[in-house]
Amino acid sequence: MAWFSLCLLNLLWAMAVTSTQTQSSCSVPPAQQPLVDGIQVSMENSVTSSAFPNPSILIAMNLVGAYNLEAQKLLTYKLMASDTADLTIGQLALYILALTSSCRDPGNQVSILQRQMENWAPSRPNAEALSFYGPSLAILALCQKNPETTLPIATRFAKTVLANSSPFNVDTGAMVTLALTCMYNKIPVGSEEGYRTLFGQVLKDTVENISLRIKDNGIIGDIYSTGLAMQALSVSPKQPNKEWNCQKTMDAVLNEIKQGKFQNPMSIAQILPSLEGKTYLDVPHLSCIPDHEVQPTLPSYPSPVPTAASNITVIYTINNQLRGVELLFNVTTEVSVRGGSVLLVVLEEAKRKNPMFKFETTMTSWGLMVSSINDIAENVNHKTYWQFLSGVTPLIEGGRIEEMWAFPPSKATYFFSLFN
Ligand code: B12
Ligand SMILES: *[C@@H]1O[C@H](CO)[C@@H](O)[C@H](O)[C@H]1NC(C)=O
Ligand SMILES: *[C@@H]1O[C@H](CO)[C@@H](O)[C@H](O)[C@H]1NC(C)=O
Ligand SMILES: *[C@@H]1O[C@H](CO)[C@@H](O)[C@H](O)[C@H]1NC(C)=O
Repeated sequence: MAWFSLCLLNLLWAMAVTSTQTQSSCSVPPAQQPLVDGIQVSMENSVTSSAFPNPSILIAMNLVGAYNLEAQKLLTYKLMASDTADLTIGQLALYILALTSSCRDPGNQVSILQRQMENWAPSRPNAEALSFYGPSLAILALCQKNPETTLPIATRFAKTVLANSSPFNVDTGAMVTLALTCMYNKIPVGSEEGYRTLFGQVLKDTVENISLRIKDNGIIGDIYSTGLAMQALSVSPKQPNKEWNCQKTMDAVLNEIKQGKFQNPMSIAQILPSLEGKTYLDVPHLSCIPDHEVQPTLPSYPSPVPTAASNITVIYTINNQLRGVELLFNVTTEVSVRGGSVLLVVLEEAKRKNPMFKFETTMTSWGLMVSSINDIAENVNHKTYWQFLSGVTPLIEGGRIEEMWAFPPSKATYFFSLFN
């Protein structure tokens, strides 16, 4: 069996610096449609009675037309039956969007969300861009239900975004664009011109920032932000200075699907609408009449699961440099795992080898997130979390080892870093 030494995986706990034109249209070439159907079927198959109900999956299914009507029904009922008391603003917004996409009435959840947004304030003066993701979802959901009462909330939000100078984040920028495009399109007739100017300006700046993240191969941000960015660029009334080539982006995404990059049901839920020319702005206009009588033609070849047959050796260092934390550690360990394993497997193996090593995870829409290593937990209030890095580059997947191989040079250092 071939053995590879997989560089260094550092587990580092450190405090880091917080850091109207014609619109491009594009479509999936018919020959590639089975690829798209394939990931849709795999996303729908992830809906089981035991799985955690994920509203984003229901939204995607309803936007593109579900094949598995049983899964659609099950997910709708599970969401309706779920307890919404402890949901975050963003989760509540997704819940409302999901039920609306299934033509169900989210009831008083809309007014609860509205109240929460009336009290919303950024966590600190120059909060990181990521903290606008959930509130954007909320404004999107509220805008679709009641644009007039959302106007003051969206105005305050837009001003906050405009005043913020933290590093731009594509996923968040895309969500801001969707939310404010909804608002822009629904400014009541006879309102002051100021609303249009404000929303228009944020949209202009945001799409410009998104446009700066379009790579030569068409991917926007990273492969997992591309779906949301496509939605944003396809609806925004303000377009970037440099025209976006939608088909190029589409082709790049299809290519990545072929490479097996869309295995995670949540990643599929975020890419599917764009592949089918749909966006979250279409949610209130769905008719909920099943239209997929025909079953999909699935790809004749299985989509490659990124695994290597042989084991790889991962050498990782747990390295804690966070100021203000008593526990400083810098221990190097070597474990052997199957190639293509996710970092979680590395951590499991490390725990098995060394019972002193500890880590904890929490369940989220993207799967298990590492919440604590050696009793040092992420802390939402302190805005810290365990970050996976290759050298100084954050990994874009939940730490699939394959992903690390993709990052030369071979002497790279991998980190788990408590980021702030
Ligand atoms: C905000 C955010 C975070 C926040 C979450 C907490 C917070 N302060 O809100 C922080 C900064 C902690 C974070 C961390 C990471 N993230 Co993140 N995150 C996002 C973002 C922008 C929005 C998520 C959100 O708020 N959704 C709305 C709420 C309502 O839904 P939710 O289900 O409750 O959201 C939860 C999950 O999304 C979860 N989560 C966030 N990121 C990740 C990553 C993984 C691997 C898992 C399992 C869960 C998870 O935290 C959210 C809040 O609890 C998404 C973008 C996107 N397209 O979804 C990326 C995104 C989900 N993150 C991603 C990544 C890669 C990471 C990291 C692995 C980065 C790294 N190199 O370290 C780490 C996770 C490491 C670990 N400890 O396990 C990728 C996932 C891609 C993939 N295929 O796995 C995304 C899609 C960004 C991207 N385009 O690449 N993230
Ligand atoms: C655009 O990006 C710059 C640089 O990261 C940032 O300062 C600015 O706030 C961003 N603008 C918007 C509207 O996101
Ligand atoms: C951790 O240990 C490695 C090698 O033992 C060393 O090169 C590195 O500087 C150490 N890092 C810290 C922060 O102490
Ligand atoms: C390969 O990795 C697995 C864990 O993924 C481990 O259980 C197994 O012992 C390893 N094989 C060898 C030969 O080390």
